[in-house]
Amino acid sequence: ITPISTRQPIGKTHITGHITGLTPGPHGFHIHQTGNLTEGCKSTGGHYNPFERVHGAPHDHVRHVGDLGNIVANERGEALVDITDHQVTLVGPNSVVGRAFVVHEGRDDLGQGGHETSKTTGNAGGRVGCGVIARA
Ligand SMILES: *[C@@H]1O[C@H](CO)[C@@H](O)[C@H](O)[C@H]1NC(C)=O
Ligand SMILES: [Cu+2]
Ligand SMILES: [Zn+2]
Repeated sequence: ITPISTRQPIGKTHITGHITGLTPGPHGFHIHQTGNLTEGCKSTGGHYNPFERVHGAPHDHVRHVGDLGNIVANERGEALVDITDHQVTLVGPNSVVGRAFVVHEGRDDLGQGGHETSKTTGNAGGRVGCGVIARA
């Protein structure tokens, strides 16, 4: 996993990156609560959710701030990340700096899968990669 750069123009945050070594197909992509990697991706906590909402899709107003949907890896296991988001911010009390981005094993059902974990995690499976979000 290569570092992800984030920039904030006006009211939006642009998240770009190139992630390799994945299985082909969709992978849930989120910002989790803390940048604590003591026990790897496991110790990053749940989805960053300062407004105590349910899990959703990036285009939903009601979602975790950390809900960035899915990234899709090609047959070589490479995924390009190019997300512009209105809820993620790098400034102020709800800044995501110091938190972690996490890539999951499987697809995030965006809260719609009807599984018992759909409304909390999108039932995206295990955590296969993560990193701490830092100022460049
Ligand atoms: C980081 O995670 C570890 C393992 O889960 C935990 O023991 C520790 O208290 C955490 N550190 C902080 C600062 O939260
Ligand atoms: Cu996640
Ligand atoms: Zn979520």
